[in-house]
Amino acid sequence: MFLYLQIPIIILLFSILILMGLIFSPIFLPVKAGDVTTSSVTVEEISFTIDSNTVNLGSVTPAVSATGSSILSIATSNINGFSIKVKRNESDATLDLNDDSTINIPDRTTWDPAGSGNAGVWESGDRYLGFRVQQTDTDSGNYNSTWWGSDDSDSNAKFAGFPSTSQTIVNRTSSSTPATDSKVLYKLNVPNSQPTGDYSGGITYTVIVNP
Ligand SMILES: [Ca+2]
Repeated sequence: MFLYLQIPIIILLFSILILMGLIFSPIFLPVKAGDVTTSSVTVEEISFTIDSNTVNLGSVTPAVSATGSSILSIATSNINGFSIKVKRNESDATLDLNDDSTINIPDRTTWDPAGSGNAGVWESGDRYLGFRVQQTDTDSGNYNSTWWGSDDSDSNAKFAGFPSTSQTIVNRTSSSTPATDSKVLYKLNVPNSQPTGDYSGGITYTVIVNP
């Protein structure tokens, strides 16, 4: 089963709106006609809600960080849990100047969950759009401290950039009943050279039950 969440992000001149809409795709059952006589298929159910379809990072001043967040609530009786994946909707960058899509806000290094992941601490000079799963307000079973840091302090919290293909950011390995939360933090700090204007973009969350 796949549930898709579409999240357009809009930045108003140094302000960002993240617009989110929920799109549920049809559930497809792995059943084939034929000679099966005694086997059965169990279809695990999953539900996915998000706290808001819009995230507004407000007016942004160069070299001053702005943050926003989303809370993703997922329930499944699947004993192997679920995974949350995310990607940006455009290939070159998450956020474009509305009047000129070739003018981008820089993304942090593209998230790669392999091994320990490649997220990094936000240094004072970093000027990017980045994200992380925040430990606070995230169910302990949904948080990976190797990927996102031992805690939420500035010296330990790790950030990455939205990838252009869906990559896993949460991997829960047990059932989630009732629903458990995962909080995604968005962080933006633009360079002094960033052209003034309204910026927008989108990201997509995908949630699947683990096999
Ligand atoms: Ca662009």
